[in-house]
Amino acid sequence: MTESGCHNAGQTCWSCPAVEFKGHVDFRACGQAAFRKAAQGQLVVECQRRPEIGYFDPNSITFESCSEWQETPDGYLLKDMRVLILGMDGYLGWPMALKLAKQGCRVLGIDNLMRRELVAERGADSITPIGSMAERVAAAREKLGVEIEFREMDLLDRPALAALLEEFQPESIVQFAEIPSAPYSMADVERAVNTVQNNVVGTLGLLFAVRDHAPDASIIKLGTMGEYGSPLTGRPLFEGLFPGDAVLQYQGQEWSLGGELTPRDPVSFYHVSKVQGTFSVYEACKYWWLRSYDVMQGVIYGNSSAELDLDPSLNTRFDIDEWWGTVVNRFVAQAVIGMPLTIYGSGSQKRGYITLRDAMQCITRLIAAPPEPGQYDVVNQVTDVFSVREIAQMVATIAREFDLEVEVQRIENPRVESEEHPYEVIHEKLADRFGFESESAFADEVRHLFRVLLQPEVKARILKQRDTLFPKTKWSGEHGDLEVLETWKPAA
Ligand code: USQ
Repeated sequence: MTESGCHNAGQTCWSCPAVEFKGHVDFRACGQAAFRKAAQGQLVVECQRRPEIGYFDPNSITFESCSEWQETPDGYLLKDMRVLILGMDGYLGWPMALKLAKQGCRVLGIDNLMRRELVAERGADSITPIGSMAERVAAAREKLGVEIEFREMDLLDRPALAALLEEFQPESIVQFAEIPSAPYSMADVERAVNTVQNNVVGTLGLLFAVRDHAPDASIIKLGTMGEYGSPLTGRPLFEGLFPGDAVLQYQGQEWSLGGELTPRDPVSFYHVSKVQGTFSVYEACKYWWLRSYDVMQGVIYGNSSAELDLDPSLNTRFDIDEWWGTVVNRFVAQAVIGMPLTIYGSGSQKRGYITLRDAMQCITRLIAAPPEPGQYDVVNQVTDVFSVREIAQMVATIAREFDLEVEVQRIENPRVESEEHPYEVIHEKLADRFGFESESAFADEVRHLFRVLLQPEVKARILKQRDTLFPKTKWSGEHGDLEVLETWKPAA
């Protein structure tokens, strides 16, 4: 048992991005970090931050005992840890930058600002005003006293990326630079191609650049729970790899699935792009001894964090239109302007959900506990599982506290998705291994959202983009209005 109780106190130089391995073992031969156990004794490391120690056994120093790792509320963090955030202008990228900078990390972010353009293309805009990146960086300096560096850059610009990695030498890389919308990816071929190009090619180029210029950096890759789909058999959604004893029967024979990637069944071309990302990262860890956590992210909602709440000049973007808004955020916005909440299909479809604040805590904890070289691991990042109907009911109930009478509407489902299905999500690792404890519950977060969205200037911005709220994008490729099937007022 460690003294501090931090989740990463007992981790050693095996996981530290600041050490260089010296030895003659060809890690690539095995493709599994577990192999390192066999390699113990043959290897020594050198610390790039403390070269005066000379060569030493990587097991001999823990994060808790190392002067370079300092205790924070989310575990030990490498002092001034150099963190590169890809996609810093986004819904997640900006709060991530603020939180990490506040914890003492040296944060550098890039973004091509594409999200702003794509939302504008839809005739929408963030309903909470956000400044330019220069203004946001200045606000972070003024309100939080932190220096965040931003460079406008496209992840697909590979020479620029290589130069950046060479220069900055990140110790952790957070890959958020992806187009995150399922409906956008299903709208037409150009948008599907844009999604695949941006997400798949962007991640692939990143992996090569990391191999060549920053191979010790840990990569936090944002995947999605939608990679798994919603298996009708009820097969649990394991966290990435099947447990060693998973066995399937086929024609009288047993087949062990131990160590294989959990099967994927994505639910849109956006989700397909995430599956490809998962395989690319997994392979890169195997071929090149890179290290990564692949985060199977549930639907995120909310707009609150310790840093964001300090001042509106620190706002993250908040979208509510059909393409860029997620369901809880959309329902609160609809309730605020008296528009019926749009349940797609039966509303029985279930997903895993998590607040923005909790998602940021989880990722910080992963950054603090880097994988070992060659280690690819998966976490399922959700706190609750709800059906869409349950969400509509809960939002309508909370709306009454704000004197809002809400109607709910069932409309023809624009998506091709199962509506009646089991949904057994295993989400244990973040709590068990990374010390994650949820800081925000659904009702509190939704109340906070109502308070923000009911502000007259925010409400006016929602009303201005009211036309973007009702869905139009059909997965089938057909055009035409979606039928309203049923409208009712939820009982108290
Ligand atoms: N839905 C409604 N009414 C609406 C909007 C959505 O019933 O007005 C339903 C959808 O049919 C779906 C569920 O709510 O079954 C969730 O939809 P969503 O738009 O909130 O989320 P989704 O398209 O699944 O994608 C979002 C993020 C994506 C992330 C994903 C996690 O946009 O970046 O990867 O959540 S997950 O869903 O677990 O794959």
